[in-house]
Amino acid sequence: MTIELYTWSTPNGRKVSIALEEMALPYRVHAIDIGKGHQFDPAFLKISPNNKIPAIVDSDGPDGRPISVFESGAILIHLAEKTGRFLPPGGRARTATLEWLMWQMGNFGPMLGQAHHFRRFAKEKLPYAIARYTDEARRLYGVLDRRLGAVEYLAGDYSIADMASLPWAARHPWQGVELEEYPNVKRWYDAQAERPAVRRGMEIPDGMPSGWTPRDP
Ligand SMILES: N[C@@H](CCC(=O)N[C@@H](CS)C(=O)NCC(=O)O)C(=O)O
Repeated sequence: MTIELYTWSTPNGRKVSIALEEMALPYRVHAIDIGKGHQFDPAFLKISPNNKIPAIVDSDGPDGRPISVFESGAILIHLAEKTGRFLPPGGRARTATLEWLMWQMGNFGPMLGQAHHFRRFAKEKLPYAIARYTDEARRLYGVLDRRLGAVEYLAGDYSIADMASLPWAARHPWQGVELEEYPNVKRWYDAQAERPAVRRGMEIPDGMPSGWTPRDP
């Protein structure tokens, strides 16, 4: 049972490669070059109708039949439920995991992506947009830092919520953020950087620069 992973060298893609590595699931990587428009290929749109990576095809779905899943948060939940790992089956810990996973999906991703766009990629440097998304990035790191001052990982134990957030934090230089200003985030970041599965997941697709130097953020 090999999971087909459609991905690229971006934070959303690496959430899933980290999860597959942590869960020790066999998978095959299909690099979708979003710079060349491969996300609009009709065959890819069949499994990812919003033309974005990541997506997976799991030949052994919940009912034993193949299933495709798009949206990184849904993929993480699917994989966690499949393996029974990194998402508690019930109770407060499950609620906390989903709460922080949704926080990442709705905030610590979309807003940081806007910071990447206006600070790094936009040809026209718009001071208003740069200030807006840099301020929002710093606000979000403040939220993360306060949470991680109270718990070791976002939901207590290491979970899919951490896997979702780490690859975005790995791009902090693009966001105008110094990790030293957020000591609890730095402690959490360094702890994950020690995990062999995280290191492997951050290098997917093979040979793509990860933009990530775990020991020297
Ligand atoms: N909410 C989606 C966002 C996915 C996303 O934004 N993917 C980007 C790369 S990180 C992409 O494929 N962009 C290509 C495009 O927008 O055409 C998820 O978490 O899976």
